[in-house]
Amino acid sequence: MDSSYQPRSLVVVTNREPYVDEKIANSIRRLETAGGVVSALDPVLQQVHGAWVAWGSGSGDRDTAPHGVRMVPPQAPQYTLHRIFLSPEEVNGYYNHYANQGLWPLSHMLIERTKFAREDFQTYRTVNRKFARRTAQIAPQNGAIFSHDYHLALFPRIIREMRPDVAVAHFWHIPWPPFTIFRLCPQHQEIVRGLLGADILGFQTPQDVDNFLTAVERGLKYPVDRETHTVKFPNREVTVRDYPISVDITAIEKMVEGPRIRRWTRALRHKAESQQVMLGISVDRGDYTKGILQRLTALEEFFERYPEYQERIVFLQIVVPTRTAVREYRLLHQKVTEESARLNRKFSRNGWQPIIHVPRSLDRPRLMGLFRAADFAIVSSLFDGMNLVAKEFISAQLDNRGVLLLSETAGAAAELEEAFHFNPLDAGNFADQLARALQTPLNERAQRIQMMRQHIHHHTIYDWMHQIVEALDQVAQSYASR
Ligand code: ADQ
Repeated sequence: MDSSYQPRSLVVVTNREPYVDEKIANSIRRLETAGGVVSALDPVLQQVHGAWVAWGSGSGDRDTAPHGVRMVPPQAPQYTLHRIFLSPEEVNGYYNHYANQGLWPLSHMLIERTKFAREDFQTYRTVNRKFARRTAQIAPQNGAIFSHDYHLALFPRIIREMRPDVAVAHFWHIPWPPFTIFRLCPQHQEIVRGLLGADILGFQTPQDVDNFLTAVERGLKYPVDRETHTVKFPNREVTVRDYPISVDITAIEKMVEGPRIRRWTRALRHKAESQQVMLGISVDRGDYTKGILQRLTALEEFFERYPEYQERIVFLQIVVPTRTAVREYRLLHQKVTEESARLNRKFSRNGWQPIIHVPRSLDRPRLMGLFRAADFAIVSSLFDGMNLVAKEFISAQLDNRGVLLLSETAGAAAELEEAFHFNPLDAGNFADQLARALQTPLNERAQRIQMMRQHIHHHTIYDWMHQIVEALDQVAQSYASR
């Protein structure tokens, strides 16, 4: 894949914005959203002077963009950010309810947590229409549009109706469940029909593609070409395929090689070695799909089954609170705090405690430094589209020392074969795999890490983006020559 490839034009459409303005006291502070997708797409938009359409969720967003338009990056403007402003009712119906309490848990196969209400779907549709209306106003003739995720499932179809000249790619970041589960969504047909408005539909894994195509066949009774993974309509076709998302491994390597982080990492290692403890780490958004409580149960099992590790492991549990407007998320947060404290009370001795619970976000260089310093990391998702933390940990492991314990039901498990896989609901298996991983000799650890690093070097976030954007540009060109 030619990494210098640039499309002619591009409009990116996401729920979250790449630049958020927050009002703090009487001033406005600019926050840059540091996610991988933003870091990959922002430079492309800067080069092609494209546009980004997103929900203006920041408390200072209206002040800095009174008409919903803000040139970004603010310090050296290169492209236009179009902010969609939503009323509190719209935020509730579209974001808190339909997307986060409906599509999110259902896609992660957590049926008991899933709630759907008709009025929320109406709001979801209204908001998707708002996004499409703005995009339709600004997209150039025969332009390329790259929209994202479960918040905007209806967007591709609506934009196609408004602007049949544009080419659309849509990427679904979370798992696509089997049809027996997805059909529980009362609007399952509308959701699938909405997504089929795209020309290119991307998923994380071949399994997700297969599940989606089954929903097309069984839910809509549309024929699917399983050889080419396409759904054909009289005047166009939709290509459905997997594009596993990844990280910027080179940027992570540079980050952990920077003098400040190197010094910090070395000091951490020195401290751990002098106290003869191993450093374990987990980093998650505080979401019930990440298996945080299940991991604590497994750690308890581990310290009971393998008491020789008591006083020898310090586990750093970094959890950033998320979606706190939803009650279940607040409850989870409380439960994680309580469980961590219980384990600490149960096992603590001689000044040692097994868990350090850090309930906040850390800046990226420090986080990557911790990944480099750690002896092991645990990713325990019950289900996860991909899980970037797993790939970030491997990318930061420049000393080839650490081991990765990875849930077999995270999308990343399909690619990171040399990790130690486990079933997140089987505490015994989880504990045994952790013991096995910690007993692995250094040369075998190094081999495993190197193989995974090589894989990530060949499949970076830029490869992900270029593959999709290049395919999208080809569709746009074919539309232009019609
Ligand atoms: P998420 O569910 O948010 O993403 P993940 O892929 O792990 O999950 O990405 C989280 C990102 O946030 C990582 O870059 C991580 O480093 C960062 N992060 C998490 N907790 C943090 C903390 N406490 N401090 C600092 N940074 C923190 C969704 C899907 C995933 C899919 C991604 C991308 O659910 O399956 O991999 O989108 O497609």
